[in-house]
Amino acid sequence: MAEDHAPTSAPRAVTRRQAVGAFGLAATAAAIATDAAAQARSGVARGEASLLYPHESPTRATRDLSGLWRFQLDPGDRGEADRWFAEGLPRPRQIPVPCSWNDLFDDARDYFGTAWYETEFQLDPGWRGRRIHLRFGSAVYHARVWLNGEYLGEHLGGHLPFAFDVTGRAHEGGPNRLTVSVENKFELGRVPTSPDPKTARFYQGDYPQTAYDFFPYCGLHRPVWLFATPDIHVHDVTVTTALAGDAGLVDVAFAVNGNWSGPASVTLTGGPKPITVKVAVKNGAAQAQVRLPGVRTWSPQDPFLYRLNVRLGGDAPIDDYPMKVGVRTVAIRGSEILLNGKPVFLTGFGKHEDFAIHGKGLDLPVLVRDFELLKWIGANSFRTSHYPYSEEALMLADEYGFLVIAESPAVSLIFMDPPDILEARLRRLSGAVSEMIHRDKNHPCILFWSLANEPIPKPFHTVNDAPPGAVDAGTQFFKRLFAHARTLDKTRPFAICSVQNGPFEWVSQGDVICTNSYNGWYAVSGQIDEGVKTLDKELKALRDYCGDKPIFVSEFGADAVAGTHAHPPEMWSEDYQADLIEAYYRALRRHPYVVGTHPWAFADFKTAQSIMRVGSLNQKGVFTRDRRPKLAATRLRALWSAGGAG
Ligand code: BDP
Repeated sequence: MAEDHAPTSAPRAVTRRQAVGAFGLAATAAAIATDAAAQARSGVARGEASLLYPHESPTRATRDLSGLWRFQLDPGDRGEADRWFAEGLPRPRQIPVPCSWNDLFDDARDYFGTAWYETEFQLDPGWRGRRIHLRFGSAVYHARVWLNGEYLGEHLGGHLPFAFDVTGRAHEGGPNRLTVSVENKFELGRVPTSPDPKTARFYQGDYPQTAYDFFPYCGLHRPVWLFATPDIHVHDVTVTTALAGDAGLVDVAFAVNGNWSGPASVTLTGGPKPITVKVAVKNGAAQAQVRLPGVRTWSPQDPFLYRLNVRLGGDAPIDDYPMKVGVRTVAIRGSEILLNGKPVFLTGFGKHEDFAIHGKGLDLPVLVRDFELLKWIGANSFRTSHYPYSEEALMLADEYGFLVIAESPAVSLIFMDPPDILEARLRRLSGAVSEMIHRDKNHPCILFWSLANEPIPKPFHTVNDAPPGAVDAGTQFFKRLFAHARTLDKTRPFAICSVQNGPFEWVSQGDVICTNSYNGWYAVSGQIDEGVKTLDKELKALRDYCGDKPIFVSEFGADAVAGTHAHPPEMWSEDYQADLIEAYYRALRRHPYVVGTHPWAFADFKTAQSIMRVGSLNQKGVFTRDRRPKLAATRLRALWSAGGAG
């Protein structure tokens, strides 16, 4: 094994390199001390663990550690001092991984403190001499990991993967004990944000009291993988595509761990015959362009995927990393979004990763069913509201041909908190945006990025006034966030989703103007026609301020308790929901600069207990939580099949 690839005893890679101190700012508040310390400890050297999705190939093997693990709550935070990672969990019960813990155990439903997971695995003897990686798809919110009692590192923020190189630490010929602590405490400097209980004065309390409207499910939400690669292996791949006449141009930049130099090739398969381009890797980096004459472009109508293999070495590959590639372009022209040079109109929904009992744990049957229902209803797109969805969801969207608005975890950012807290959030969010774009950059399905949903000067349902300067603080925050994000992806637009337009200074910074508009529900309640008139005024104001940019109406809708009917329609009935959605849709279609409309939401989902939420569910779903269609579903299907997707 080459010296520069030898495992070290230092804590291993956790987040992407930009995740730590992206803005070089010091965190001072006591409230954020824990996260700041964790970030410092989790510093990542470039070239440590690869975060590429673990696809198998002749040179790569995977082992999914999903299944029943041991689990124990640790309300007193004793586990670390009592060395549970070395001694084993004292009183464990069984838990499935992946899954949220909240809906499984009566004493854990509203538990957001530390909990411990433990499992054992044997190493495949066939993996001897290979590099072994341990990869977590997502842990919400803060995970710390030990292998055989040895601390590996930690990760902050859910919804995104983290990995460790465990070569030499996972042993052959005996059980390896893997221990993980996970907590989802509501801390001020985190993203998503919690309201500050010392300053936010609520006139209506929710339980648990978050700033956002979904249940804060926690745990190991996505698969945990072991995988083996050759010692020298493909570490990262970035694919960008362009069109030149009828040809596709596929640019493939890739990195190899360490400073390896040597021959390599990229092969694209799927056209009339495979096309291979040979390339020399120098000091761990290489770039190649493949030209595909008569290219078959990727689109919702024809989501065609080529197969890409990045191979290191000459005739007998040292490593072979396989992935799928869609060739397509995204551009903005005036108030249009162009896919492959043609304007698109987005039909679809904001969704949630949410299902009974699983909570936010990856649920492949639900995912496939959702995508079937999206096709049935005539949707061509969805938004990953309000956090990055699983990699499996995006791979499936590539296959089904859904256009995706990929959203960061910044839901309901609050700007009434002190500057040091805002700085801590900016640092945290910049890290999450770096990780998200790094993970998802190669998916043809991603049309644009949403950097935040409904940032607000002060939390909803509070009697506080937004402090002077809150809007300005947000304006500066978003300037820095957009600038950071735009260095990470130069091929896609960026946006934030505002609530009822505001503040203009924030939403106008996007390349696409996204607005969530609740006239007929929270505003102008009970009056659909009046609500639509208000909508028209809002759109005009947005146009006047933001100029000739595309406008995407990212949310509108009404709660409907399935089975409740009223004539004339009234709020909470299926009839009112269907009429409101139809009226909004028809009104929005009159404006050529509106590039899409997403009723909120695809399906009912669990949220906090509240006087606003019957059954602790947000019932704005067009489908129920168990995916039965409400009246609005058949109404939308008729509207969208009549040419809505344009
Ligand atoms: C919007 C939020 C979304 C909520 C929705 C609602 O973006 O997360 O669930 O309103 O209140 O403000 O139904």
